[in-house]
Amino acid sequence: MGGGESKPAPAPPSPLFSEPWRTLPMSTQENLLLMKSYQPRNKEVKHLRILLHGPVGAGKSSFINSVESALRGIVSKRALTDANTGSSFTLKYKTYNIHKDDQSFYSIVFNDIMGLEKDDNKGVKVEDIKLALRGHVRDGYKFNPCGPLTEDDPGYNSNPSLDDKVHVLVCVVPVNSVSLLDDKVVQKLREVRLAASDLGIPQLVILTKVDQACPEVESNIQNMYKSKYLKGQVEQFSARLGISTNCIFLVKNYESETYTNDGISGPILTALKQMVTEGEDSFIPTQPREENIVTSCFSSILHYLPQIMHYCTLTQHVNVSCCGKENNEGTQTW
Ligand SMILES: Nc1nc2c(ncn2[C@@H]2O[C@H](COP(=O)(O)OP(=O)(O)OP(=O)(O)O)[C@@H](O)[C@H]2O)c(=O)[nH]1
Ligand SMILES: [Mg+2]
Repeated sequence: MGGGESKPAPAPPSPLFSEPWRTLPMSTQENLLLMKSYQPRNKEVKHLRILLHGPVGAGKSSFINSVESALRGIVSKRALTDANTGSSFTLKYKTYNIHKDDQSFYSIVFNDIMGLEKDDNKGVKVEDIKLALRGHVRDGYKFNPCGPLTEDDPGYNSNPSLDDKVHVLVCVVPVNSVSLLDDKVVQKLREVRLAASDLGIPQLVILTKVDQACPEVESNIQNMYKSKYLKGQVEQFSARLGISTNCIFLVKNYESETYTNDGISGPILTALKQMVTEGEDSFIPTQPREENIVTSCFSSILHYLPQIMHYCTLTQHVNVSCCGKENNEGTQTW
């Protein structure tokens, strides 16, 4: 009596959205063809140079391997990686180019760098990343956490060409450490970002290890852009670094796989395509300020031309009506 059957507990909300919150428009095949045919528009430049930076163990070297794997269709382990992420495994500044076939290379190169740490005498120095952005760090330079590269060091390139300079800066961070990142590391990431902005270098973010962060993604990579947790991490990182969410890409690097597959390669190639698109924009020379003002006035006029025409027609119509009235009153001037 009085003991009605208790209602079943409501089902917990799904960790996934029913539809992806971002769609990846191009097919892997289309992106592959695009990368194969890509040549920098600026003929002074042989390669688009992409610099990866970020905390220790974030997956920077793994991302270079993953791009090579996705482009070549075989899992690559060229850039050495390490699971024991106490301090940075990558110690030297190294350029990676990727074979297209036996005789040629893709027109994109990656620069790998030592990881950032919160302590000032550990990990790569922010000053060294700033020097790398301007092309002053020679390939093979071994970073010294105790002091930045100086002009008298053989690793210092005093006369960098446009080819030596960085064209796109990519910040690599594991998605599950976004909220755990030490404020000092975020401060260093922001400092590098501001330096790149001053130099007109476009910036993107790769959030790695999506498989470790979300069981639904580990079991099915297609759930990546459906995950509510991952969307939240993207938004959180956007706010922490001050970079818009559409510059942030989710990626699972190749690490234990022995074969490539479109589920993993697709998002890697989408991010790569965006790097190329943004990098191409950095080759467009910035116009002098005065010229910008004239151009922007001219384009504003063009933009509002239909409204201006419409207004002129209306005014003419009103005048005509008025004149017509006057006419009726006998002036007859038209
Ligand atoms: N599960 C998983 N593991 C990853 C992923 N990306 C990287 N790893 C692993 O994370 C560890 C560190 O990766 P690295 O590529 O060496 O990281 P790094 O940023 O180059 O690190 P440092 O050179 O030490 O600064 C390695 O054991 C990788 O296999 C990923 O997307 N998923
Ligand atoms: Mg590394």
